[in-house]
Amino acid sequence: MIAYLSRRVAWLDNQFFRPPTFSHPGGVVSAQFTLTITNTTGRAGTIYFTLDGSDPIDGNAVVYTGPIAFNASASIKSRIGASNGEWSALNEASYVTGTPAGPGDLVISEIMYHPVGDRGAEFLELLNINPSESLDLSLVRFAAGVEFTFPVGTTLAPGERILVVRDSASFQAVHGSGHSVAGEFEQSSALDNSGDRIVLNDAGGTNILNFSYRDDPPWPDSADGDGDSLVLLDPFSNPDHDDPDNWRSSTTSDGNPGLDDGVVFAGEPGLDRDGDRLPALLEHALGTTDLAPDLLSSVLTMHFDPDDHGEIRITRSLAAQNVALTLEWSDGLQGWQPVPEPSTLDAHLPGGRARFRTLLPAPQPARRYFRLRAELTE
Ligand SMILES: [Ca+2]
Ligand SMILES: [Ca+2]
Ligand SMILES: [Ca+2]
Ligand SMILES: [Ca+2]
Repeated sequence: MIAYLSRRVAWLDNQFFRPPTFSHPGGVVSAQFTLTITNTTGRAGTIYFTLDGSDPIDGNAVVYTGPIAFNASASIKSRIGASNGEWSALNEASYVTGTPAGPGDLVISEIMYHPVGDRGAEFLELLNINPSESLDLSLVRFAAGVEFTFPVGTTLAPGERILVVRDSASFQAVHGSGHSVAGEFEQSSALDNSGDRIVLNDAGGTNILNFSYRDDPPWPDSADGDGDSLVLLDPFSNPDHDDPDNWRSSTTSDGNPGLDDGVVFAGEPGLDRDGDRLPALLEHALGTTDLAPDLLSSVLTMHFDPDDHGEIRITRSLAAQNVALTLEWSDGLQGWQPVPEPSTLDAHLPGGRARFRTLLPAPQPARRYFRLRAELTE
């Protein structure tokens, strides 16, 4: 019986026309890398290969004559063709020749996990925060949250954004065409509406990002089906994606795939076009508009008790660029100084705004003045 089995294995091995051998199994390689293909099958034949994704059997193959140099990331498929017309099994591999993305190179700059209306309009936006290097995203892979592997040859320039969407048709119905989309979520995967862990790995399987978002406070809950997306704050500082303080709601409904929706102030800082006594730059910082009157009480509330602590709540825009907002106090309308107590995030609000809370320790003086100072930066 054993003799029969070993004869049978030998026979199978003989019948199986093994594939050609590659000098490297695939993955990230240097720019100087060359691939050598050898025939170690013991059967005579010619080595063929393709770089266009097709099977060498299908007619587009090139005859291998010596080591192959890659000037860009590529996938190679190779077979040995015997003179009697038989083909060996297929060998295939992908080689990533560009600058691989590592931790600190890429952020998820926007998450639309629960779009209003068509649930297929989900998307993830990635941003290259490397200051100088164009990143080779070939074989970079979402391994949790959604399934997706970036196609070989995908590159991302410094400061450039790229999208992965749940369903292209749904996405385009909301956002139109012309976006830089790497592809669709694979295996029917989707971003969970109650929160998800998202893992992004490099071509070798090492974590680039590994974090969770949630749909409830302290996360921006207007992203949970009310039209907003989650937008990462200060993305070029590579903030901790696990911390809800580092996210905000998008300034516009349906999010802003492929773009930065930060608001830059332009105009005359001291102008008050709507006559609500809030100057234009302060309105910019608060997230109100200088085109319609606002009540200060809609963005600022104060609670005071001489024997107890004081509490100040200010609503402001997290999307406002080029402005610094400071809460200052004075006990005699002179000698203004910033309130030393820290302000903490109280609640995220729609439209890229959030409410902050400052607690002032007891006892309070009988009279104290406060002011909000908006300063143009850059
Ligand atoms: Ca979803
Ligand atoms: Ca965006
Ligand atoms: Ca105004
Ligand atoms: Ca106003």
